[in-house]
Amino acid sequence: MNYFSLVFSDSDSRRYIFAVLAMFLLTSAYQTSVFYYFKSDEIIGKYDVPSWDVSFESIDLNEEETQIIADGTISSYFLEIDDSKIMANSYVGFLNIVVSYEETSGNFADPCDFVSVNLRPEGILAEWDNESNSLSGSSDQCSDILLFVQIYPSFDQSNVTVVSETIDDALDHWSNETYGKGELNLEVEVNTQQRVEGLPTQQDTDEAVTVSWRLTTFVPTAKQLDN
Ligand SMILES: [Ca+2]
Repeated sequence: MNYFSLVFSDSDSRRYIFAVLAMFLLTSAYQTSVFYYFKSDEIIGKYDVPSWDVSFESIDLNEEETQIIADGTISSYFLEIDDSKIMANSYVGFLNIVVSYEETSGNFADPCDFVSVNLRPEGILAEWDNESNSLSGSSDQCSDILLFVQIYPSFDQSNVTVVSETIDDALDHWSNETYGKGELNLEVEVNTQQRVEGLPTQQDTDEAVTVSWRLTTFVPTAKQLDN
């Protein structure tokens, strides 16, 4: 009879050995599961970059200027965009311009004047080659002339989803302060039109043209999406 037979023949020893064996198996099973469950999760986690919902709170800045422009001349309207106008943590998105006028000569049957406008593509950093831009226009019907400039690339007020490690990375694309800062120059030309058989006392020599600038700025915020 060898040692093991002696030990196993004793029921107390047998119970003890089984208990130790069971404990050992449980411990190793636990460690294995810890490794495969948590560690593998950690490994997968390295490739599991979070998604962020970036939304924009828009703030419009409005400015208006009226000038009396003489017949046959061009006058400039300037819009200055600097830190005194743009709130902290907000950025310049796009610009809408409305140029309006009417016939104000008071002469009987005086037709609307010819007004043409041209926004010079300079003075600020903007997406000047964006297809949606409208930088010039004209009217001889006293109708509004509408212009548009995309300043911050791809900003259109709608939310975007960004995949990045941190909230700062998610907002990084929407945090460029240099867009839109500077001065814009809108040139407006007036050519008056008079009733052909107008009397000399019914001269139409100038027109009042109003330029309304509406600058849309935005504050971006990011919220993590559940994966
Ligand atoms: Ca006229």
